[in-house]
Amino acid sequence: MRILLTGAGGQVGTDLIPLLLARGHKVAGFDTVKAPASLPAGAEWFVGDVTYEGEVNDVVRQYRPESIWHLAAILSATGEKIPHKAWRVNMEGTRLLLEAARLFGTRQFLFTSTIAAFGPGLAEPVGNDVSMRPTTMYGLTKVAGELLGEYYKTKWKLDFRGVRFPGLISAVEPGGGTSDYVNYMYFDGIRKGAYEAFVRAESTIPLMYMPDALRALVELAEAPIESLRHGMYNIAAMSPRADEIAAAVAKRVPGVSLTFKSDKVRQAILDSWPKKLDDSEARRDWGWRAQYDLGAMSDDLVAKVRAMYGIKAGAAAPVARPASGPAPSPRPAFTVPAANVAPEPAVAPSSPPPVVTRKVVTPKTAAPKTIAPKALAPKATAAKPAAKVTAKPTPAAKVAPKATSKRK
Ligand code: AKB
Repeated sequence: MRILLTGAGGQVGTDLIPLLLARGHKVAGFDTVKAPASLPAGAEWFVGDVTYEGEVNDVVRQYRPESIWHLAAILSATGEKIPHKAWRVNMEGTRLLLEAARLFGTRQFLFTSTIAAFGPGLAEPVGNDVSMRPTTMYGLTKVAGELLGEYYKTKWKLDFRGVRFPGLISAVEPGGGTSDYVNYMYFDGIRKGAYEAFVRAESTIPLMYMPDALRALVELAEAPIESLRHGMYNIAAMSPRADEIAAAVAKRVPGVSLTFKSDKVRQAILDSWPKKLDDSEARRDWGWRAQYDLGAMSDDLVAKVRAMYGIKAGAAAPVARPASGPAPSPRPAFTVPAANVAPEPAVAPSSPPPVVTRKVVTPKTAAPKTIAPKALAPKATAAKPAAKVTAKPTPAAKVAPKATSKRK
């Protein structure tokens, strides 16, 4: 399949591109930033902005994707700082992409929604089709995106489908979300030896390890349309408390110091989200099932983050240095009150198999055919040429480019 990924330079896109290529798809990224050095050979890249009609139409007209996977978004924490921009990127960006899909005959549209699309006060676990009254700009724009996609599905027969992602955890810098505290427990815990999470220790939201999230997108995109009884699906994997995550890191990174200091704004965002999602509709319709729990994710992620920072396996945490004053004495090992710690599940999932619902085709190593960039339609009034880059044949790196807030 020919797939166009918006927000392709972000946390999801960075890991998704190599996976899609390995599965024999043709992939092009579309992002405001230039192609990352780690872009695998075989991928194409278009620089452009989802909020400009000319740029959106131009990339869809040139690349002619069979499927658009829409990842670009302003996430929750950044969305509360710059709500007007979140509105523009998340609402206008989604509308323009749906409209370009209609105009240029794109068959399928994959939408990435979120737990943030739900508001407070719902019965847990939160079901697939409940009242959605989010209290953040990010959340309300995602609900609107879901509804608009369903409208295009009914009115224009666009094959619109999507998942509601939990907070996503991976060895790639996240970009402006509230669930980012989880990623930084691993990143800063390993590279600095310490991290103060901006949440209360008992904070709980649904989380998912990136390999599960990517597999969900691939499996949903490949599911036969007749089996899908919904446009949007809850997917779920785990819902650990913040201090349980800290304990999982501490078990693997001796001496790490992970503490909690709740930030009023971000805590309020977290508190408005569900603690647990019911993903039974996705299980029933397309056989969804997460493979990573907290223990399995931590084993894999700690190894990846260590490799990313060049730290050897099993190393103790570095002793965190204060900004000024005397060098610290060695820290006691991280502890949390026993009452606060649930044991990691006794049975960690066995090594997750790759997605195998279709034949894996070896990705081509040759550079793809170059599509000569055409002059762009005007961006408001001024014209800006769509920058098009063909990937250099560099190996996929594990480190994302510097995070921006504009990608999911
Ligand atoms: C965020 O924190 O905003 C995102 C999300 C849960 O959708 N990671």
